[in-house]
Amino acid sequence: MSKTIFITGATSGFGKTIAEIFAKNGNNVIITGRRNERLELISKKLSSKYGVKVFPLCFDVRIKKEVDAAITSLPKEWRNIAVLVNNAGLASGFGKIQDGKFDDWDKMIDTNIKGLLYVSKAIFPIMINNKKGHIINIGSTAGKEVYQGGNVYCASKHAVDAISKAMRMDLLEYGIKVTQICPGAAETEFSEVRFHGNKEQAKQVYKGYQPMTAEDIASVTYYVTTLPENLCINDLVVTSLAQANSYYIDRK
Ligand code: NDP
Ligand code: 8X3
Repeated sequence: MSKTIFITGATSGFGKTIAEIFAKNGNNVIITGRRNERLELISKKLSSKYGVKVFPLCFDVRIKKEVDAAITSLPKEWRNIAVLVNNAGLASGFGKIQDGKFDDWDKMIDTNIKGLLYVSKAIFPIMINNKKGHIINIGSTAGKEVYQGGNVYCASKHAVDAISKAMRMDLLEYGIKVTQICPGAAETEFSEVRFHGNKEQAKQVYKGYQPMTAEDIASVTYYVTTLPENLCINDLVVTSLAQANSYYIDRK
């Protein structure tokens, strides 16, 4: 049966492929991000390719007013959100904490923690009212173990880990499932954003091994929504075969 799926950060990487896999399986998708041109293109592609409805919503998850305005602007037929994928996020900068830049810290904390909370808070009432729903938070291996140079990014993803646990407890009485998916390294625009647009530095992250792809994470994300009503995958750490944890990657 067709459901309405709300995906943040759907203009690139995981979010874009997550939107595609849900559309491919006959679901209507609300795709969000700050880059409106991309949203329009993706929207056209998914609706024509898969014959589903797509609603593009352009907003910055860091700005509470924008989040609220965007979500309250949803037409009635789009408000019955069954699955929320909190995926929008980023790393900004890499290096020792004493050399960190406030601007990078603010971006990560405001997007990965506060943005996730703003979007979730706007959608909770819908799921609570329905006594049903599934929230999928994209965490990271960086939310399980801190690695050198990762400091504030790791802290922001540890916060996602804690928020996911808290949501699961607090929303339990309403029958809302909460799944955290914690990917390891996957080649998307993530490293280019982390290194402030330096493509060469970004490429080095994936050198000497086969990282995951965005499609890998999309298929896992879709899978967790296909289980029987009574089952919930609470927490999932997913890496490529070459990666053991946050710090150890077998580079040939
Ligand atoms: P990408 O850079 O490819 O995609 C990030 C997405 O987040 C984009 O669609 C971007 O859209 C959106 N986004 C970023 N900031 C904002 C904002 N302020 N408001 C709204 N949307 C925003 O990276 P990934 O797909 O790799 O990352 C997706 C998630 O996965 C992130 O939470 C990341 O931390 C996490 N992750 C990534 C891993 C990896 O190795 N790639 C591993 C583990 C976790 P736009 O710029 O249009 O706003
Ligand atoms: C993204 C993966 O290893 O850069 O969360 O932290 S990593």
